[in-house]
Amino acid sequence: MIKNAKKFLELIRQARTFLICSHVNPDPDAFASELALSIYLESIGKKVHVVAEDAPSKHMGFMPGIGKVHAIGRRTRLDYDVAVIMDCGDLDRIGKIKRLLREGRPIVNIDHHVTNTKFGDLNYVDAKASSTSELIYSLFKGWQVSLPRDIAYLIYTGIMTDTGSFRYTNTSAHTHAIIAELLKYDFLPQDIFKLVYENVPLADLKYFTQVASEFDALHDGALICVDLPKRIVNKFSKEFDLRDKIFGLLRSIKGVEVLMIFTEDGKNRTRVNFRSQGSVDVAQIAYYFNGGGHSKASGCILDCDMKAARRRILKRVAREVVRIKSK
Ligand SMILES: [Mn+2]
Repeated sequence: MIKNAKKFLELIRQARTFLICSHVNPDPDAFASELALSIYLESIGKKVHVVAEDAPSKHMGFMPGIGKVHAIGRRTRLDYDVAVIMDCGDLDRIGKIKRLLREGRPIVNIDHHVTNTKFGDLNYVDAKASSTSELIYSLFKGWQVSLPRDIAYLIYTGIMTDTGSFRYTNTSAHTHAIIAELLKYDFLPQDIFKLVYENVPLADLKYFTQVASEFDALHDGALICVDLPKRIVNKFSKEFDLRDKIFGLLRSIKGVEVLMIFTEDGKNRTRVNFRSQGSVDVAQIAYYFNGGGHSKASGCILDCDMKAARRRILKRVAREVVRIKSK
């Protein structure tokens, strides 16, 4: 068993109440990790507060235990012994939840981002893991906990979504070995896939097909840029993961190296999301702009409008793309 896994178990034994949280705009891996751990903690008699900035969207309603996640209000204050922060590369990723953290209470950091800053008192970080859900599985395995069906279902969901349905390079033999174990439980992968991906409201899909055709292809299509002003984003329902859908479609362009989406996030604030097909390390690019992520999927926020953000980012990214294309 990994050293920190043992230490974490010690911490669990001594503590009574837990604060569990993840990043803003949580994805299925974030929810799955939070819920899997909280179901286990409750089963051994611990008290758990799973908190988020906002209530989970309806789209996540199928995840067992999702009702445990509570949106915090302006005056929320919670007492707890141990905070567990999952799927976050750095502490700022938890957003407003940061306010709930209390001096002198240990933080456990469970994550799989290469850029993780090891902000925890206890860090359980492995950039080779496909997902935080995979790490949770390894923890349970190490602790020799037998998993109930709902935890298996959650971990399957987290791994499936973070690996792009087992397509991305973070999918390893180890990942598949875990999946083989999980499939012994009473659920069907096709049902989960349908709930996550084939559940799009008609209006969203119609508008998406228009938006997706508006992109800029630079360097013969090696570099793809998409602008998402607020007026466009606001037309989609909250459940629709617009950026994910755009990336999913445009990454199939022949010869594409880097995809970038610029999202208007306030008057002088632009969120930039990167995807790389492998040759360019976009974690480094995001990191340069105080962001973070993985080598093939990362993001950052710039304090300027979309136009200026694009100019600044392109300067760095284009250099990389030219370098690769000249090889
Ligand atoms: Mn993740």
